[in-house]
Amino acid sequence: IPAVPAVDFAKFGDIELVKMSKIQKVTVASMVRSWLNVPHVTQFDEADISDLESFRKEMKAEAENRGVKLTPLPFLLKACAAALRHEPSFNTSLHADGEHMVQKHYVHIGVAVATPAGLLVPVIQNVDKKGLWELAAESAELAKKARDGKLLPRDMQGACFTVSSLGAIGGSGFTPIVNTPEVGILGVSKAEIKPVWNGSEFVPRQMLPLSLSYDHRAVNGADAGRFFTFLVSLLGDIRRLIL
Ligand code: CAO
Repeated sequence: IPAVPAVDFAKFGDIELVKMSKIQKVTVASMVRSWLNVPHVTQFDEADISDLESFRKEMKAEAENRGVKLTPLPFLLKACAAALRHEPSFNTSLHADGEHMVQKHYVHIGVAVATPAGLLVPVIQNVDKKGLWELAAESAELAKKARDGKLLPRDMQGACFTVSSLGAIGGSGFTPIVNTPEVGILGVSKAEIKPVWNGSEFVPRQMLPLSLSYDHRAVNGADAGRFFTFLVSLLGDIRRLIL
């Protein structure tokens, strides 16, 4: 690809050179690798998380007693794990031999964490086998380790899928980049109360904007549609997570 020409920005005004961290340099390489190798498609949807949010609020006191913070993230992890089981084409990687797909029978999910040193993606293992409290505690612990620069290489390996949540920051949607060799990533934006037509009137519902990017070599649009519809239905009725 044509190189971006070097520019002497000092010609245009005051500048300073800021050294990139090791993590930033790794991010540069992995983003370019994903961007150039993966034919991306991104689909958008909104989940009605009104009931999920009422339940989460009801659990606030219990969460405090347990010493954990229950954010929407553990629910998202749990729902993604169920969707990966429901639509296994998202739990694959393309084999380097060009002849095979690797179908994974475990469900490990990465969580993108912004840290002062750059973007890190610690991995929660066997999400499908863990409860909400365990996922809340583990994601908070891994996010803290990430921010404190204490993650070990093994904490960042083996993800099947990634969740990138900008929900606490803001925005109504974005197109996340697949963290190859994974084949899917869920982008989570900020939940807002919106008027939703229930068949006879508009009712205020808390809607969570989601974007699902996938590697179109490994996942076709119909599979992605099924994965996403299932995920959105689980978040809309979390009782279904126990089915
Ligand atoms: N919509 C609205 N509010 C949301 C939300 C959403 N989608 N997701 C979280 N929130 C709320 C939480 O409920 C919490 O509010 P309360 O205290 O009132 O419950 C508040 O935002 C802060 O949440 P949090 O950030 O502490 O926790 P989290 O579990 O949502 O996120 C983590 C954890 C690790 C994802 C987050 O700390 C982080 O690092 N975010 C940045 C992600 C990032 O940089 N992604 C990279 C994108 S790719 O370049």
